[in-house]
Amino acid sequence: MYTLYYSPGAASMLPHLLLIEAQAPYELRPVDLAAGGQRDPEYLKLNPNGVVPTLLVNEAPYYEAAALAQLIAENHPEAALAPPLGTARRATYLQWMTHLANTLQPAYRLWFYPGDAGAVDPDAVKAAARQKIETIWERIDALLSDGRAYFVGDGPTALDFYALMLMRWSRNMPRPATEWPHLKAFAERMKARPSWKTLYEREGLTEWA
Ligand SMILES: N[C@@H](CCC(=O)N[C@@H](CS)C(=O)NCC(=O)O)C(=O)O
Repeated sequence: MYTLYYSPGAASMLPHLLLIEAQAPYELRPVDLAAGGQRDPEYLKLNPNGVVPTLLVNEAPYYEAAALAQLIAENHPEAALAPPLGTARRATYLQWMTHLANTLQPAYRLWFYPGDAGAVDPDAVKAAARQKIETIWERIDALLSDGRAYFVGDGPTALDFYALMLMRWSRNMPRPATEWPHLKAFAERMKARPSWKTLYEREGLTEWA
């Protein structure tokens, strides 16, 4: 049994989508980021980083959205959310999962929280983050330009849901990810899945439906 600590549209969206895709039973617990709920001492016992998501798996807390995504994929092999171990597709999947987690998501973090960089001009931090984000979308658009529907294989994996969440985060940026044609088609394909509608209903989301 899973319990997901989340905030609508935040990084918790990735494990949430995957729980829905895997048809796993779960409970949702909202964390009010605007009110500082992520810094509540009780919450910090679960996630000392003071961020969402946190996922309780049989009451034990785990965090880091990318790790939770892979954990859910592993726990629900029938949902085919990761390519089989030992295959070339698996290697490509691991490469991109790590790239999104190590490079693209942290660049978004700096765009939304430039104060994380310390006593540096926030506009300069945001400009550098924006450049990095756009460079990565450019590269992913080129990857998708060969006509593939998903990053690897014939069906969506955790990687595709991760990319979709990160695309959504660009919606109010100067150059949203949907401005790249292959990314736009990819997002439309992913958003047509029933899990997206369910996620929007459960998180009370409206923008970028
Ligand atoms: N590396 C973490 C980052 C999570 C993260 O930055 N979450 C944001 C929301 S998207 C958050 O909780 N922000 C509140 C804060 O930093 O105070 C993960 O992937 O789980």
